[in-house]
Amino acid sequence: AEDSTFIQAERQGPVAIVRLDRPKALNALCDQLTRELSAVLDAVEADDSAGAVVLTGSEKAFAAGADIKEMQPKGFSDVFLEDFITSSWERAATLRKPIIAAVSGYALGGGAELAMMCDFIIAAESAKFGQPEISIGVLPGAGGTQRLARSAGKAKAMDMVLTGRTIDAWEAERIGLAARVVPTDSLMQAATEAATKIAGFSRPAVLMAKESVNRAFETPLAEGLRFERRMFHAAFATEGQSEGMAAFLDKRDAEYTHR
Ligand code: CO8
Repeated sequence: AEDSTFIQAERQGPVAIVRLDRPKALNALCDQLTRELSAVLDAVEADDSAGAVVLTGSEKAFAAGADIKEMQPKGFSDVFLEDFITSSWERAATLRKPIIAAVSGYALGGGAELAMMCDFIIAAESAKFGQPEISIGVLPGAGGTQRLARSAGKAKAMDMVLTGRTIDAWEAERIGLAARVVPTDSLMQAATEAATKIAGFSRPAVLMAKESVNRAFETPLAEGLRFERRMFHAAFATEGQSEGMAAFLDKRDAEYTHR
């Protein structure tokens, strides 16, 4: 993170706090920013001492979308051949460790899509979500039509994607896009607390739980249930299972080895 221009990364105990920091463009997700974000997330994934991530922006903007200045001159062959945007953008979605989006201000276009790639969204009261791509001649290209439809359902996805309408934090929570809404000035505290809690649990169990929930969106119910049960069985091969259950019975706090 030391050599990142547009990303600030810091640690709070086992939690990696990753901040988009391109204030002049409301954190518009230019190529360099997304490459830096991808590199920072690679480092967090590889770091055994990090148990969870909080991804955030500024108070005014989580991210106001892909960088329109960079995109405007591109043609079909440009975006097709470089497979814009898969390479670096998807890193948040492929992270195995839990990642929480702490959203204040604008989360528009690619910014909303980036937030939806995270495991869940904690929204400040100031948060505004939208997929305005339709208003600039395109459509969401980083999962907006798919993840929004899955979390919020067809009616809201169509409404937002076809009209470009921006919704506030409370509507986002109502439709299942945000997990919680918190006062704007306690956003980071709430997100860091949640991440710290997650990071304190046995890591194999956490990773198995995340992978299992994600299965729900990719398989029929019977297969998802089978996957979950096998993961549940596998949890009994971890030190966390014997320690967690012993600690409960001893009425003490568990001390996890994360193995
Ligand atoms: N790209 C580039 N620059 C941006 C962007 C952006 N998405 N958003 C804001 N900026 C810049 C502005 O150009 C401005 O720069 P300057 O001072 O040099 O003129 C600066 O940030 C501040 O912005 P504003 O002056 O507009 O601030 P306001 O408070 O008046 O308005 C808004 C804030 C409403 C958020 C407004 O900036 C806005 O509408 N931004 C664009 C939102 C948008 O349309 N986002 C979707 C982009 S398309 C997209 O994300 C496609 C994703 C598809 C696949 C993934 C591809 C990578």
